[in-house]
Amino acid sequence: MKTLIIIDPQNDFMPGGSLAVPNGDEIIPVINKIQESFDLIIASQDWHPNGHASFASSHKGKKEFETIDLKGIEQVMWPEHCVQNTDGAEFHKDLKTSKIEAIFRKGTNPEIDSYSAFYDNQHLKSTGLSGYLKEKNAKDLYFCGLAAEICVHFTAKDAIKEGFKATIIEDATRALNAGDFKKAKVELKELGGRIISSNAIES
Ligand code: VGL
Ligand code: ZN
Repeated sequence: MKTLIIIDPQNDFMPGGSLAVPNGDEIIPVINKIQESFDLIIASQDWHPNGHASFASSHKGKKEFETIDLKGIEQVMWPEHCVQNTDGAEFHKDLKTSKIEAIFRKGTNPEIDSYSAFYDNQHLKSTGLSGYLKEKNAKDLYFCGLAAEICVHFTAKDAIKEGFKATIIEDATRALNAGDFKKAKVELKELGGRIISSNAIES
C-alpha cells in the first residue's frame, strides 16, 4: 500500500504568492495525475496565525530572508505567508482534493516554526501524523508539494526517523533554492530515502 503526502500546495507558495516557489504551479497537474496510483492520500497545510515568529514583520529591524536565533535554533525570516483563513493559505484552485482523506495543519504555534508535517522545528509537539499513518498501516510514503528543500525535505527526514519508507517524487516538487535542494537530496539518500520521477511510480 502506497501513501501520497502532498506538502503545502498553497497559493502563497505559487507564482504570484507572497513566498513564491519558482514554477511551483507546474506540479499541480503532476500531483493530480499521480493520485490514481495511491491508496491513501493526505496533505499538509502551513497555517500560521497573524504575527507568527517566522515572519520578518514580527521582529523589529529584521529583513526578509535574513536568519535569526529563535529559541536556540536558526530561523529564516520569511515574508508573511499562509496566514490562517486568507487566500494565500488556500490550496491551489486546480488541485484535485476529492481523494485527500486528511489535512494536517502545521505552524499554528505563534512562537515556533514547523517545516515538517510531523513535528515543529523544536520537536516539542507532534501533529499526530505519525500515529495516524501507523493506525492506517501506511509504511511506504511518497512526498510531493512545496517547497522541495524545506517542508518536503524536513517531512521526508522525519518520516525516516519515524520508521517509514520515504520517497520524494522529484517532478512533483519545486525548490525555492536549487542548490539547497541538491544538498537535501544527497542527505536524504544517505538516510535511506529515495528520489524518483513520477513515471517510475508503479500503480
Ligand atoms: C515553507 C518556508 C516557510 C514550506 C513553509 O512549505 O516549504 N517554507 N514555511
Ligand atoms: Zn511557513
